[in-house]
Amino acid sequence: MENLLSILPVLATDLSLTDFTFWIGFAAMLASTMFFFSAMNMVADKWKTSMLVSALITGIAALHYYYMRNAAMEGDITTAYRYVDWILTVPLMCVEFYLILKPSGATKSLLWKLILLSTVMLVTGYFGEAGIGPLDAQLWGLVSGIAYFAIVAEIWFGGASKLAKSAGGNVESAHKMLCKFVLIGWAIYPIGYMAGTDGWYSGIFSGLAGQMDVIYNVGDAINKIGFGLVVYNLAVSK
Ligand SMILES: *C/C=C(C)/C=C/C=C(C)/C=C/C1=C(C)CCCC1(C)C
Repeated sequence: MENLLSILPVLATDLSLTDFTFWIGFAAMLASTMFFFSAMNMVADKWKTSMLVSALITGIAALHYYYMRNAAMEGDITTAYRYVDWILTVPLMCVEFYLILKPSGATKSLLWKLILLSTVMLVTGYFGEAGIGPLDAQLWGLVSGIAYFAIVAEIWFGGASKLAKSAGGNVESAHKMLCKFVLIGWAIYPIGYMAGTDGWYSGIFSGLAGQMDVIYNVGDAINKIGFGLVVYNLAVSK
């Protein structure tokens, strides 16, 4: 990585891997936002809101990456910015599930269930990282993990999956793809958490110690931009 960075004159400073991923994450989120916004004009009316939500997700992330990058370069912690970003963007990702299934009968209660579970997942994760409340990081992480699995169960096997099946075709495959992002892509986050907090897992993840922000940044790039591209793909399909 050191050698790779020194090829680029502007980066040939003491820019760390963490700072580098904040910088490139900011650029990627900004570019994706412009792309998803402009895609609103290329898709059928019924998909315009979904494209707007994709742009909002990466746009909100771009803003927070700007602040997190500055904080990281000053040596400050990024936890609060990170979780403010997630508490806004993860519910919007739930909205994406809802919007693509709405024509096949998705109800508001499905949406609220997903939003509630993701709020529990993120608030307890924040408590664990910030050292708030009666539990320690590993127990808060466990509660957060249970909420995460409830989300996975709902979209893979619950009401949402039934609606996707009844919709069939491109909607069903887009839903499947989003489900895979949640199962595999979102699983990156607990790894970052275990790399950055103390618990029974500390020995296992000691090789990743200090890389929490890098892992979260990789997760965000894959998931936020990936979600938007799945929706874009659905919106331009026949
Ligand atoms: C754009 C941001 C996204 C998709 C963020 C997703 C975050 C998670 C899935 C976080 C999950 C966590 C656990 C499952 C346990 C440990 C604590 C968290 C909050 C890192």
